[in-house]
Amino acid sequence: DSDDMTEVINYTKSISAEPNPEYFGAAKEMNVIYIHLESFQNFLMNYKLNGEEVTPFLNSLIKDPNTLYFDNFFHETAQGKTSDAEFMLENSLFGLPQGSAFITKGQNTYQSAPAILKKDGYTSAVFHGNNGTFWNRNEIYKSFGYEHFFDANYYDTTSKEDMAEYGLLDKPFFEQSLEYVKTLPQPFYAKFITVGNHYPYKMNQNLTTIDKADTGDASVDDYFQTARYADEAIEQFIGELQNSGLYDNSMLVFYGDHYGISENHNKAMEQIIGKEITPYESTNLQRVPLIIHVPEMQGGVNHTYGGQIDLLPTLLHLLGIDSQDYVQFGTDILSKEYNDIVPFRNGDYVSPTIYSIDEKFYDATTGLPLVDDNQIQKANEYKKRVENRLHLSDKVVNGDLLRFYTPAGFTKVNPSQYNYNKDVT
Ligand code: GP9
Ligand code: MN
Repeated sequence: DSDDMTEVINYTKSISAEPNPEYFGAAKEMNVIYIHLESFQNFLMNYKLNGEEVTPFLNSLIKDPNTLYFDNFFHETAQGKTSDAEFMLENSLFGLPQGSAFITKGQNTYQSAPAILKKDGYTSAVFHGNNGTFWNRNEIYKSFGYEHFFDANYYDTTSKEDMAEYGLLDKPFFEQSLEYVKTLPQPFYAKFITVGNHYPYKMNQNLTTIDKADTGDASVDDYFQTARYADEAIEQFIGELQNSGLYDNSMLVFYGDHYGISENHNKAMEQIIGKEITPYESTNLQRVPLIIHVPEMQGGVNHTYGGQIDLLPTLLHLLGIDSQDYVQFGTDILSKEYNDIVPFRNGDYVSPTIYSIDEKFYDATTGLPLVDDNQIQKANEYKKRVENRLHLSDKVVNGDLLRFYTPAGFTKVNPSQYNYNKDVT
């Protein structure tokens, strides 16, 4: 009830962090272009397969002086996979421990990014070459306040060669998206969800430009080909954004949604990374890239430990928008007050000093079990904090608590106002 809401607001206010003046407003009034990197793990970045870079474009992008690259950024998804990642980045609320909030909580009240940005004049749109019903997107996007959803109906999907298992392949997807992007009034907040690099990573060999790996485990071996394809598709799209002039007034955010190679493939992955995959190393593999490009922003490699829950407050601050009145369970990664304990959905966590995995604590740098009593005490404190954070977020989602609180200046979303059918828009 509303008492619970008061507890939650007190909590989220207590974890909200002052913006870093060096970055606050660095992307003020710019378009936001999110690029969802399907199943993309961070080990792919700068990885060389048989001496050849797998993702040469993204590797060059992270060296751009206006790019921030976070190399200790973790996915925090559970069974909801892609939808959990989206849920976090739109709301800074955790996905649920079981199932997908996208499916079970589609009718909740949300204060999501599209609705927050609306009062600053932003149009919002999602682009995705799969059916709109997948993950219940066509319903929950309305609750998030998305004005446009360009799903498979908006794309030409008649050529078999252009299709992946979950929709239109990334190259035709981005190509065909362009005409729609250009129609959006600026500034816009847009998200492009790719599908080419999705398990089981099978691809028409005529479209590949890198050899498979040779571990003997097909999904691991093929993963490099679909990742390379995604890299090329993104390179082409960025080129088009440059040609159209959008690149110069847009903030680009790339994030990996969740792991692509599950623990079932550890044997093959050991050959790829050249290390035994212990629970500690398996946790290290849960890193996904976070890459933010903003024209004229001071870039660099940022080693802060962060997770998907932190994306929204980080983004709002880069846009020069205050986030403290919103109920958000992450904090701005760029803030000097940022608290670098990264919760996983099951109550485990990582931090620069301690990893907590499956009721065991490890030294974050050596991977050895913690033995020092003070360290263990600290680890237990962190664990309590993580559990409390998850618990309060679940309270909000399960109790639909945002019904009871509307931040100052925020206009409540009216989902029935949106219709994503092609002929209507
Ligand atoms: C499908 C896509 C895949 O539309 O987003 O979702 P996933 O299987 O990765 O959760
Ligand atoms: Mn996914």
